[in-house]
Amino acid sequence: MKSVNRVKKVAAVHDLSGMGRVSLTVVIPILSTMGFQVCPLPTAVLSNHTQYPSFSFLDLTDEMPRIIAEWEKLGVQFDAIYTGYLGSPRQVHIVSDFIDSFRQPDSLVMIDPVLGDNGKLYANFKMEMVKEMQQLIKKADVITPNMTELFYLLDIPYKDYLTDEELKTYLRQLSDKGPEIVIVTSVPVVGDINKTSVYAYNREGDRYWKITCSYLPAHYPGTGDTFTSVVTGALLQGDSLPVALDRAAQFILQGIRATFGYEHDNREGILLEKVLHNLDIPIQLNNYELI
Ligand code: PXL
Repeated sequence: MKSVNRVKKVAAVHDLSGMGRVSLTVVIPILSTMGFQVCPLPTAVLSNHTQYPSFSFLDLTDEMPRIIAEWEKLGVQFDAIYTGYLGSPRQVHIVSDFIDSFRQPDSLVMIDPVLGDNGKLYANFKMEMVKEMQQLIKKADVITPNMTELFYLLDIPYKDYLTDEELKTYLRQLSDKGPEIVIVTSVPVVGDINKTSVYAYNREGDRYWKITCSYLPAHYPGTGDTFTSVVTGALLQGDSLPVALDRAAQFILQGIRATFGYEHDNREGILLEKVLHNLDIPIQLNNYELI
């Protein structure tokens, strides 16, 4: 019989941070809850994420080729390759070769180009990482930059607000580099500080989508990882792009609402454990618009 994965396998190329609910500690529970087997290819091990004032950092760049070589011996096949926070610019080449060797005609290559937030690069990222990420996204089927990453990927100066037309142009420019689907998260809504939007472009069908949802005035690290993990799971389950975006936006909002009422150290991220079970419930309301 043809070799198929009875449960779809996702290779997850992210760091493991002990504290702060980012990367693998978010990706694994979300995709497991959505019915997928997560196979981690860890990029680094940290005590906590890099938005805390200090952190320990074990770079796994040298270990990654050894892990990949063993996976090659096992003949493992992945239904999706999902990359996020990379530990060094050199890793980008390793990940790029990994995608070339393991991608299959119908696999999903999801690249979250983790670089920064709020207009700035994350601690210990330099322009070299930006340059490498600009190359890596060419290999993706789907990318999910936030607003900060959008500007870095396009090499243009950061602006707080963009018109729909500007955003559509930028989405299209990123898609022209390779990815069929480009999703930009955390886009502020002009004139309404209580709302935030996600914009997306799908080259197949040449359509642009927008989802706007309420915004609570708090920053939680890891919400980008949460968002992209839910979109990945939803697309693998067969959802359309706008439904996948809606599910991810609603899940984030549920997570933030579950957290916001507590006196809570925001650096620990959203209280994911309180809302994970919602991933089993079909969405009740669609919010998406075609623009
Ligand atoms: O969520 C992005 C992320 C992932 N991994 C590490 C981080 C961050 C953001 O700060 O520091 C280690």
